[in-house]
Amino acid sequence: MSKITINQLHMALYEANSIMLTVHVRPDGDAIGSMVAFYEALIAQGKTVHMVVDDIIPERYSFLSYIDQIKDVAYYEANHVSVDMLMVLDASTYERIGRVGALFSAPIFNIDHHISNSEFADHLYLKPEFAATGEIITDLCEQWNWPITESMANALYMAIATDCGFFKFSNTTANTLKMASLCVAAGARPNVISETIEAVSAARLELTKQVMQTIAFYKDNRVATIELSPEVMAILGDDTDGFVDIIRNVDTVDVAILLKGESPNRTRISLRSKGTDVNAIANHFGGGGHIRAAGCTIETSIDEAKSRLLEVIK
Ligand SMILES: [Mn+2]
Repeated sequence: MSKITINQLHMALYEANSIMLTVHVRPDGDAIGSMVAFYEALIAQGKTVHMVVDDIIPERYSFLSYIDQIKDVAYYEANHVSVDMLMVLDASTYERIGRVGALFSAPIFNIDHHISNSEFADHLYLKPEFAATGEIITDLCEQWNWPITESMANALYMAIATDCGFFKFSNTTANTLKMASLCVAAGARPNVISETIEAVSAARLELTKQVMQTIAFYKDNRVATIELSPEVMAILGDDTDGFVDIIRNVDTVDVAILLKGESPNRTRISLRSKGTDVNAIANHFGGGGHIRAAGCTIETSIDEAKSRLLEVIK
């Protein structure tokens, strides 16, 4: 592995004719938005570009241009293509790209912003001070004078906005707002993106009422937990965004914990904080992420996972 500079990245992209783009499993707004925007930018540079994700693309992203060009792993198993470069966006470990890694033998490039990046790629362009991979892609387009079209602008704005809580989280910097500003100047519609991404169904709100019954507070209300039982998870699938924000927004809360029961003996944890280093807490359980947003999986029930976490949190 080696870390590369922006100029080395530019040269590698210049020299590659065919590029396979991918992102992490359970793709979020940043992953999807960054990928379709980079796809369009690379096409404009005359490249042959493909997109593959080893997961389902959530319906709410269907408003984005080129979203229908994203294929699954089965497609490329049946339709073999050889590429000059496998470009991994927004994924911090090799495991996070699922079965895509085994499918291509090309050198792996990685553009990412996770401080916990495992440096798995052959060539890594890492910007941990950036709030989103979308912020990095916007910056690259700006620095290289690659035009940002209206469709790219909408995708990149969504990518940036969803990774910084629509500019409310502590990872929001002057550069984050500057890159978002470039997107708006290029035609992104903040209100339309916000309404599209944050829309909820009546059924989902009914479920939220149920989930809110699980909220609990600990350590002088500095720590709050919210639980999604395996039964609730079966209905929600990966659509679990927003639950952690309900408790995160409580005035006294520093550490907000979302416990997702994947099965009776496997609990996936999302940690958010206003000050505490939750990357360190996630590391303790073999996970990681950012200082104020991290995750891990504990191979126990929700109740047991919760007590183990509360033991580690000061
Ligand atoms: Mn991201």
